[in-house]
Amino acid sequence: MVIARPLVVLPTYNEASNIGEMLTRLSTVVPAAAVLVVDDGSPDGTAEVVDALAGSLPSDVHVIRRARKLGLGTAYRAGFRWGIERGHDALVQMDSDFQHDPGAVPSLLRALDGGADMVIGSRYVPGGSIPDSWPWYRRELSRWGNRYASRLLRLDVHDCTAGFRAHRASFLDRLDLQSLDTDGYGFQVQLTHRARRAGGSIVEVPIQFGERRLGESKMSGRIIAEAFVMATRTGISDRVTRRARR
Ligand SMILES: Nc1nc2c(ncn2[C@@H]2O[C@H](COP(=O)(O)OP(=O)(O)OP(=O)(O)O)[C@@H](O)[C@H]2O)c(=O)[nH]1
Ligand SMILES: [Mg+2]
Repeated sequence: MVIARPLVVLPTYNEASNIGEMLTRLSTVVPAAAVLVVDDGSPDGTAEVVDALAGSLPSDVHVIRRARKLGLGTAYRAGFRWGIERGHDALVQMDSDFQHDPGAVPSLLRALDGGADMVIGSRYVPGGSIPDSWPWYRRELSRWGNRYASRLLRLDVHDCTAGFRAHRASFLDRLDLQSLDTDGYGFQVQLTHRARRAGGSIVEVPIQFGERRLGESKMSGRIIAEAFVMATRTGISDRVTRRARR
């Protein structure tokens, strides 16, 4: 099952300082991949940077402009739908701030080629890593958040909050993405849960998760709380369903 028409989906909110370099790097590393930027009306002019650069790059570059900041989860759902409707056979999701190394995209696509339905660029398998500079509370939050969600939801993956992934489009199309209702890390967890329940083959490949290069983080307490509430709610609902089936 060789991947022929990959699409890289890049959600952006105020990434004008990163997006130009990101598009340039992607067009060097995976020139055959099309790129879709989903921008939420960034006041710093991110979408204009994309427009100005698009025609001069070898890759096919598109932008969806949304009126205001509507959240990462809805940006990915819109981007995936766009790609599926246009016949892309693989959908890569990654951040636009260089925490995800564009140089690792080929290794994710190779794992899809090998037969996986969903490939997770994982920080918590041998060879994967998080930045040395992360303070202890961020490490612990990431490590324990991952363990909590993975055990409760029986995900059987090491990095269920990871945002660097590649999906087989035909598989993603079966997951009823429009019914997902989370934004931040919760979206990644919910997506993994759907994929597991659908019986997909989920493969983790190691990645080195970097530091944001420029610009500001959009991570917030609300996003962490959302993921925690969703995982707990889904975990309870799974248990009730299993018990009712017995
Ligand atoms: N379209 C869109 N993109 C978003 C939104 N929120 C965040 N993003 C983008 O999603 C990616 C991840 O967001 P980050 O702020 O880097 O979140 P993070 O990586 O968890 O946090 P840091 O480690 O602090 O950078 C970046 O490319 C952001 O620009 C949003 O509401 N809409
Ligand atoms: Mg980031």
